[in-house]
Amino acid sequence: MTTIAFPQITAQTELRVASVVRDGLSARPRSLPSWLFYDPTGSHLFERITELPEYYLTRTEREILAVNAAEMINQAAEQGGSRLNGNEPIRLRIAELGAGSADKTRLLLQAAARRQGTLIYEPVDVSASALEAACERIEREIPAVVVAPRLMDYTQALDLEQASCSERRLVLYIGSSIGNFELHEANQLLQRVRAALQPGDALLLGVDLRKDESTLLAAYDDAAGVTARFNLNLLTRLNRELDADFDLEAFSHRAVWNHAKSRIEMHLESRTAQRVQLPAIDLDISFKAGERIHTENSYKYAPGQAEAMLSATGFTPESTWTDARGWFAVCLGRVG
Ligand code: AVJ
Repeated sequence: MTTIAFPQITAQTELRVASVVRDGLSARPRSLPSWLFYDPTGSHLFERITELPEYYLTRTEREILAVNAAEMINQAAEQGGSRLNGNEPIRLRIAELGAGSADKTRLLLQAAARRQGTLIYEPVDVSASALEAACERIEREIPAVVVAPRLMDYTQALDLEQASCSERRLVLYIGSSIGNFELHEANQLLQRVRAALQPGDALLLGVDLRKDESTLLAAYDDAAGVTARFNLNLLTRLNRELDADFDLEAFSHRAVWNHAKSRIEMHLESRTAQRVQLPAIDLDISFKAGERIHTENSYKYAPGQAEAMLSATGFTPESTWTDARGWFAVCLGRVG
C-alpha cells in the first residue's frame, strides 16, 4: 500500500533505516532506535502487548480517558481565554501525534463530537498505511468526525495549517509515547509542538509514572513472551530489509530498570560469541557472549514532572488527571 502511494517516502525510510542501523550497530554500546520496532509485524505485536495482563499502561490510560473525556474536552475548548471577541462558541480541531490504534482516541473524539456536533481529526504519522487504517476506522465508527490525515514525521518537523479564528486546536500526545525520548529530546519535541500552535490551543500529554520495580519489569517482560517477540522482531526486520543474518535463537530479550535515569530499558543480548553480517550496509559485527544491543528506553516520570516539562516548553499546565493508583497521568497544557 505504502509502496504504491508514496514511493519517495518508502525510499527515504529505506535510507534512514540503513543509516541508523549502520551508526547504531557500529557504536559502543550498540543501540538501535525504537521506531524500528514498528514494521507491520511489530505494530501487530505492539497491539497484542497493549492487551497483556502485565501491560497496565494502555488499560490505565483508557480508564482515565473513559472517566474524564468530557471534562478534558470542555476544558480544552472553554478555559484559557479566547482570541475571539464575540461569544461564538469555540470549536475544537483535534490533532494526534501518531495515528496509533486510535482506540483510546475514540473516547476523546466522541466526547468532542457530542459537544460540537462535528469534528475535524488530524492524525499525524510517518506511516501512510497507519494513517489509512485510522481514517477508515474512525470515519466508520464515528460518522461525525472528518479525518484529515497528515503524513509527516513529527519527530523531525510538525507543520499544521493554522486553525481558523473560531477554532482551537487540541493536540493529543497520549500513550506515553514521549517516554521513548531522552529528556532533552522530549523537551525539543514539546517545543516543536508549541511552535506549531497558537495562543489558546492545548496539548493533552499522557505519561507513565514511576512505580514499584517488579510491576515495571513485568510490563516489559511478560509471561507469554509477546514483548520478547516484539523486541526480537527488530532482528527479523534487519534480516529482511538489510540482508542480515541474525540468528534469532542466539539473542535474548532483556528488560532492565535503570533507576538513576528512571527508565525501563530493553536490550537484545547475544547468548554466545558470534558474528553477524549485514551485507546491504557493508557491516560485519562480532558480538561477545552477553554483549547487548540497546533497543528502547521507556521513561517513567515522577509526579509533577510532566507538568514541569510542559512549563519548560512554553505551555501552562492546567490540569492533571490520574488513576486511583497514581500509575499514569494525563496532563493538559495550554499555550499562553
Ligand atoms: C509505545 C513507547 C509507549 O514504552 O511502553 C511496549 C512501547 N515497548 N512494550 C512503551 C513498548 C515495550 C511503549 N510505547
